Amino acid sequence: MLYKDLALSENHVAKLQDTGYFIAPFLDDHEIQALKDIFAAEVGSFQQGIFFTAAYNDVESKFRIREAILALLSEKMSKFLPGFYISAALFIAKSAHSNNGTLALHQDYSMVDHSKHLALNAWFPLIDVDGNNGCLCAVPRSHRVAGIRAASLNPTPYDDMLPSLESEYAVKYPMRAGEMMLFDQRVLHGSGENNTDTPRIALQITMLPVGLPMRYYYWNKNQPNRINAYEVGMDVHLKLPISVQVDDPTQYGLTLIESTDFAVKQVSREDLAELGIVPVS
Ligand SMILES: O=C(O)CCC(=O)C(=O)O
Repeated sequence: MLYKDLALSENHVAKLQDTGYFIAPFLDDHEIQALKDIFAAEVGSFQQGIFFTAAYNDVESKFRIREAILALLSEKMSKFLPGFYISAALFIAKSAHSNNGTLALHQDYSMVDHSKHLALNAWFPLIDVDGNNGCLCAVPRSHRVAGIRAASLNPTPYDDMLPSLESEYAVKYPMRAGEMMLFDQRVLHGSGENNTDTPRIALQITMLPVGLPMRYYYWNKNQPNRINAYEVGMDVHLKLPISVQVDDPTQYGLTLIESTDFAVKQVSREDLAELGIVPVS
């Protein structure tokens, strides 16, 4: 499924296609509270800094979290975005007065072949957020940069430009509790520290076209010129180690579906300008 098939308003499709994302109201007060309750029941207190429910090692709890989020939001999400299903769901929390809670600009793991399909991530803060408590920042049009952020820490075309992208190209997006930023999985985004007394909890879900299994891409530093795509079931996804080098993903039950050449050319300011990506400050 690509942009022309999206059952969204013309304005939203245009924003997704042009900028890579849009913000819209989504969760009501009851849903926000229900999500806070799921987080409190499953996680409770958490470490200083940033905490991802996808990365903690209580697999049973991760399943329960996912099931509870699906029960609450699947129907509403499929009404909003017909033709898509929720393939992954996690909470991301920043402690009050976080240290090391910054998430540098990154593209999320690719879960589809982007040349053929759209994968959309939806991010919802459960409290009001701004630059002082870890709102999202994003680089408009960065979904146009060809490249992939595989699950295994591969080099990316924007590695050299990261400091400038952070300081000159990224835009901060204050949002109200329950609003949604729906973004193309390729958009460069990140978030800063939470400098307030209140923990910042957010929900992120991944939406894939119905019928399309989720993929994971693995790059192995011992074979830097190849990248392998694996089909993963939802269960496997929750058991995979995140952001660590995995030499043999088949040990986690992943099925190899594609192996392609991999080469990374660093983008320059000129390359970015050609894609319509320009400094904002
Ligand atoms: O919640 C956040 O601060 C950012 C989350 C994010 O960028 C991610 O999970 O990829």
